[in-house]
Amino acid sequence: MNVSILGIPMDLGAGRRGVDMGPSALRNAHLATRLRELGHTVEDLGDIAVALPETLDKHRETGLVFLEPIIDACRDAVGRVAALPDGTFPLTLGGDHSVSMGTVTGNALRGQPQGVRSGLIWVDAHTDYNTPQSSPSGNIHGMPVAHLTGLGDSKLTGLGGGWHMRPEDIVMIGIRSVDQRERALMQEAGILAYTMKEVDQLGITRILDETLERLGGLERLHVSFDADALDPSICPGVGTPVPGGLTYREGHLLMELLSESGRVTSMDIVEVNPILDIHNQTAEVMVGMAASLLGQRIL
Ligand code: NNH
Ligand code: MN
Ligand code: MN
Ligand code: MN
Repeated sequence: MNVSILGIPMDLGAGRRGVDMGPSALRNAHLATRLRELGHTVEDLGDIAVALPETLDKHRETGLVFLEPIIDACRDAVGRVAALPDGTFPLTLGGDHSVSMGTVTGNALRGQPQGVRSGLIWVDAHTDYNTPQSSPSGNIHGMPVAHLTGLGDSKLTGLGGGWHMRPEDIVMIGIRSVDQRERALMQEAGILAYTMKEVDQLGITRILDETLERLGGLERLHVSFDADALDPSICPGVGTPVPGGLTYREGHLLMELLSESGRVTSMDIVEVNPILDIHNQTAEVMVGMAASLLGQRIL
């Protein structure tokens, strides 16, 4: 497979600094080498240019922290990803999770300016379904999924022209932190979310069977993997750690089963924060997750 790596070194959507260094940390954990060892042709396209928070006003009065520069970066991401040739697997590196408004949209628009109906597997401790009105923090990294479905600020929902995700084409896995008003929005939208309770009860295998069935006829599937989905004992380098996360093996099994399905067409790795990490452990774990999704096997 041809894999195209693109970094989006943005931390404007997060409450703490540092995830802008995520792409560097992932490269430093030998991402490209690991994927080449699996037989892939890997091209690193470098990073999108993103404004530094120190040079900007926060624009808190809109209720959305750093809205304008985040729109700029996401719009660039849409353009860069949408322009990638068919037959390439885009592997996009955050950055905070607001980058996924750009990457998910860009992947849906690839080769088709109106956008293709696409599935989204959101692996995260959080549902990221806040709107500017429901958000307790104003941080846009807690809002990407709502905006992808057309809910929220009109400039962010407009990133794909008229294209939006359908709530029934989204499955979330690893959830264990949802804000109060966000919960009501999730229920209204009817998004299928496997919380950690369901992970404990059903196990990853059954969840994956159900997920792939639910997303049945869709020819494009995007995996958006927030490092905080994994337990903080494995991935300490994240800005919003929540105890009780996916184990190392649950994360790998999820990726291995998705790989075997042959259905995933693009992936993000987001929210890796090297400032909060221990010897780049979180980046190394996440590189392992990408390797499993892209075909690495134990035997
Ligand atoms: N729900 C919180 C908010 O909206 C936290 C979101 N943080 C994340 N999401 N890391 O994945 O501010
Ligand atoms: Mn190393
Ligand atoms: Mn997230
Ligand atoms: Mn999260």
